[in-house]
Amino acid sequence: MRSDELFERAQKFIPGGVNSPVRAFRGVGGTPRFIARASGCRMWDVDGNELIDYIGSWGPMIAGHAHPSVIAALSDALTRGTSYGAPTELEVELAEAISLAVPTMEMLRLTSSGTEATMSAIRVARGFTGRKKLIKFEGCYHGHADSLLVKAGSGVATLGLPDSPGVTPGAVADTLVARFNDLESVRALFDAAADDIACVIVEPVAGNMGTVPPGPGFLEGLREICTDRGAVLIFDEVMTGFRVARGGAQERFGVKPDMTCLGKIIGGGLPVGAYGGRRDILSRVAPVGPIYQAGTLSGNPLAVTAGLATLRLLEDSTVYDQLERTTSAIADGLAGLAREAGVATVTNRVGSMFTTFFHEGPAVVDWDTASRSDTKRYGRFFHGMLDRGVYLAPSQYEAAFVGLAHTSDVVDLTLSAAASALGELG
Ligand code: HOZ
Repeated sequence: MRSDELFERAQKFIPGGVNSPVRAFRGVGGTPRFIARASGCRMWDVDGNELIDYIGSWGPMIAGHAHPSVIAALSDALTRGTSYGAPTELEVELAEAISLAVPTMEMLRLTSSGTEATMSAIRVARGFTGRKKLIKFEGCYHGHADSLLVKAGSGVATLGLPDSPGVTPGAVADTLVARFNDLESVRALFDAAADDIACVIVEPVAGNMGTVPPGPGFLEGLREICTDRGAVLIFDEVMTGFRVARGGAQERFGVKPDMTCLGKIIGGGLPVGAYGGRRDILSRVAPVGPIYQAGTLSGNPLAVTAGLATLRLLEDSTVYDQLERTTSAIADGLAGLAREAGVATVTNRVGSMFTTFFHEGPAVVDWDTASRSDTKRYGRFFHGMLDRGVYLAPSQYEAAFVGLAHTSDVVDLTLSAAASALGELG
């Protein structure tokens, strides 16, 4: 297999042979597939296999790979140069489009990744409040900035590295960790830290410990606590923005954060991020205010072009209903097939994100419950699906992403692959 050869070559020069740890298949075993090309909801690996893709580049490809409108816009933009390091009209258009869809982002700044967006948002929240500490939730992942790597989800959870070497005690001294869906744990931290908590950062739908929805009242409770205690509430909507609704989880659940971080879909598959929020907070960012944040490729014309083209495809009012229907057909179908096969699972879904946890139940509501999943069984299921041409996330602790190119035929193919793969688990 060419993937085997490439993986061997890659490991000589790239740690683990990959440029982001989860891709190395350590969570499921085996050799990662090297991808040659992609179109719609399908990818082809260098070994010649066709794969139905439920990773979608970890979220951005909601419109499908190589969508003709995105490719046309990019081809056109390419001829005008790839980066200027100076402002463009496109950036203004994207900022306006984002603010229109996510009205709590009265002002925003574009970055080149979600990690940059969250670390910048934290800095701004600290600068704005004059306070030091932040609260994050166990199992939530906000990129790999030092202060946010504590008890994180995604690859940190997959590889079992709750505290990464290289992150100094000083860098995390002001990071406090609460339990997702547990308001009491948040109140207790506020009580203990007096008036020194600058912000609470949360994935409003957790997607990095697998998909975990907010329980009734959780987001509302965070809103209330932050308002009472004068802390900035930051929604990390890098995954959920323009995915679980056009206006993200804040639209879907009707809770308004003070700041929001975006990424993924707003770059249409090119590197991008954004942070924004209340005008009084964002007005403290340089050059208007003293809080510094910058980036050579921020607002890159190609990334912004792909993002704008993708957001246009999501303007049609039917798209979110379609995503909802397709994803519930897959998630409910998988849950039913697992029951029939006598395999214990818990399936969580919000919009077009879902995770089937290989789990005795009754529910997965936080990291404590998610971490009781049978990851070995997930690995066997993952390979059973991959062998049948369905590419799920190579870790139990990631979400599956469904897009507009997943048609009902594709859903049928997926479920028939799942029926045999689950049957093999016994
Ligand atoms: N942290 C990403 C998923 N939550 C994985 C990114 C990647 O491996 O590309």
